[in-house]
Amino acid sequence: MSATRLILVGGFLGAGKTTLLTEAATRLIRRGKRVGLLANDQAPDLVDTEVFKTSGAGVEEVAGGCFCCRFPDMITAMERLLQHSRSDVILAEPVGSCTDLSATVLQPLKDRYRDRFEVAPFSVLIDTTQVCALARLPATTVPAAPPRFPDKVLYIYEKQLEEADAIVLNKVDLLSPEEVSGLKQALATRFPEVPVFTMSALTGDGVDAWLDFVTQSQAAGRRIAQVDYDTYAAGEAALGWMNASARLRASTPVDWRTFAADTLDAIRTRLRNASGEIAHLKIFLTTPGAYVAGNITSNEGPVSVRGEIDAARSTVSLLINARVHAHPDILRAIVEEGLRATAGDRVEVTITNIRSFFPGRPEPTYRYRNTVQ
Ligand SMILES: Nc1nc2c(ncn2[C@@H]2O[C@H](COP(=O)(O)OP(=O)(O)O)[C@@H](O)[C@H]2O)c(=O)[nH]1
Ligand SMILES: [Mg+2]
Repeated sequence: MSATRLILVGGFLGAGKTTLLTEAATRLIRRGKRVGLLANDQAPDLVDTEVFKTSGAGVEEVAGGCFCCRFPDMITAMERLLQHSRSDVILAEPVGSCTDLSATVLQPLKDRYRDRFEVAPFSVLIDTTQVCALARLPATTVPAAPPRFPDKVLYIYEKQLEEADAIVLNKVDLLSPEEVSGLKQALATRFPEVPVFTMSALTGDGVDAWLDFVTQSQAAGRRIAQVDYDTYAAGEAALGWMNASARLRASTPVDWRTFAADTLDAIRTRLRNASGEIAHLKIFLTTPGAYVAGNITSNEGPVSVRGEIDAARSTVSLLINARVHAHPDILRAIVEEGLRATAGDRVEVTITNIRSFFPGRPEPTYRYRNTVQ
């Protein structure tokens, strides 16, 4: 039996990982591959898992902690993909505030599971519109924005770049070609040995070139970053985390796209007033056969919504995931308030599960000091 290729795509919250992997799964299925998708989070009720399911690929999740701290769970989930979907490619998305994945996931996979999984180059995706504010790059053609998060959070962002086998500049549709080439040049100067790809996961531009690389190249886990776990843990714990699920029942027809956008906006307005900076805020509404998904990746950026649910559908399931520089208790209260304010009298909201917390200190199952050949 030949080994299944594992394509792991890291990168900060909101960089476009779920969008890329969903698109990549669709393209690989078209190329005749059997594809599995693996989502990951600190807690259940994952929007990403539901988005992955829209691709038609097999989907699993590790929802009790990051891949590095739940390595055996990651292996079990991948084995399930092999059994149920007979996947010959697995696309996996680690938590966006995670780093040191080369030492804690790629090296142990190469060392211990070589027979079953063939690891692809580790790609780290970055949002071109955020990179100057987050990566402290030298002045480029893109206007530098002030940092949006404390230094300990930016530390994670830097470590993610340092351990990449390939850096992928995503969302290039939002910049001019000159800005993109300026950024590409700045990254190539800073990381001279690392291939830099440019793409728009949303429009599909550049996705096939990257897919050809990660489905063929053997150069995986070539770099291990020097990570100080005290700073890393402090950076992770600076972001409040909230996952909620609810049932919605409407008494009149509802434009569910507008409902999703208005809910995100109501939460954002309240977060702004409480000085909470959004890393990623996501919503997913579903009824059998239809969905609406919405995202906000900063306090200032656009609300993006896609999908459609017929206004006549009165019973809808809802998930909200929020990763915000704010205290989890405040975050939870704001999310509930924003949702109920949007629902008003016309939509009855029954929250079935809600958790908010600061992520705990990362305690990886394995941590390799040297790269495995
Ligand atoms: N304009 C643009 N938006 C994108 C692109 N890729 C992802 N996005 C948007 O960025 C937001 C976050 O994407 P998501 O895939 O959930 O990010 P993740 O947190 O890294 O998984 C969503 O609103 C996406 O639609 C892209 O190439 N261009
Ligand atoms: Mg995601």
